[in-house]
Amino acid sequence: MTEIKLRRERLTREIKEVAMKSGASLVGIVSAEVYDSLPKVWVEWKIQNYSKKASEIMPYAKSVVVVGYHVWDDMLELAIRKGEEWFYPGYFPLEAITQAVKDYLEKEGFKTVSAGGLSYKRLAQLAGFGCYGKNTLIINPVFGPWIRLAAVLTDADLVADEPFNKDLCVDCDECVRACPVKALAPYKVDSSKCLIGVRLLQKEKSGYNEKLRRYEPSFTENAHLMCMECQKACKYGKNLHSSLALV
Ligand code: B12
Repeated sequence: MTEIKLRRERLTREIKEVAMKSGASLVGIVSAEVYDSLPKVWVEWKIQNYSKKASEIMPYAKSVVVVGYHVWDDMLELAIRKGEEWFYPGYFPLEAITQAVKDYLEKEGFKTVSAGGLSYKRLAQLAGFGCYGKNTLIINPVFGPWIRLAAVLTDADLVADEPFNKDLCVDCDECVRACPVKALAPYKVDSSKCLIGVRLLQKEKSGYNEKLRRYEPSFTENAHLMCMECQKACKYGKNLHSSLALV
């Protein structure tokens, strides 16, 4: 019994070390059973479907390894188009981090699957990263909303972290007031209004051209910055973020 417990603890510690050495800013473990006990969420934007349960992706999953990457500079908020596809450089490091976690677990004899299709925000709250804020993003006490998320499902039985249960927003609603297109109500984003959603779907929307020029400046024909107003308004993580001097 003690041997199993010690092995579980060692494996959990080592996976966290692997993730951090590969560039993660945050890493946490969620029990697949706990995630699956919560109702599915409706993903309105583009996907038009419910998020998946962990067991639908990996029937024998026991744990979810959740990783966060701190995007500390406006330049990590670029969106670059190639044909119909969009690329987001701020998200690139997550691929290397999750790959390192998968390689390690597989070397130890476990199975792994990338956890696309799950609600990353819910996973991050359960992994203890931060609270679900009024800007509808996970807000970490140190990095603020400036974190990007990914997750790996595994059949390894790991030690779960404590969920984040503190409310960091309290009576602050700066993000809601900062949104240039009024897409935010506390804890709710209207993706048919959010500049990011509209621009990425390349939908024409009246009155948006001037807002896009101002809040989503272009650098080349294919590359623009994504609007960051609801993140910039958040007091958490401000001190660790650097902004484009020209804006
Ligand atoms: C679709 C999508 C969008 C859409 C729609 C936004 C939305 N509804 O979240 C658009 C294009 C507008 C968008 C924009 C952005 N997105 Co986006 N997006 C997604 C995606 C693919 C799915 C999110 C979704 O629709 N979920 C369905 C909704 C209904 O559920 P949920 O938000 O997942 O969470 C529920 C639970 O958490 C629960 N809940 C838990 N705790 C609490 C507490 C309270 C008080 C309440 C009320 C509810 C609640 O309620 C929530 C709503 O039901 C995720 C990736 C993923 N797989 O999760 C990224 C993701 C959410 N996006 C992200 C980011 C960073 C952005 C942008 C900043 C753009 C950018 N630079 O990448 C903007 C921010 C706009 C904003 N303020 O939300 C990050 C969030 C990181 C973070 N810190 O939280 C994610 C996780 C991507 C990633 N891999 O990191 N996004």
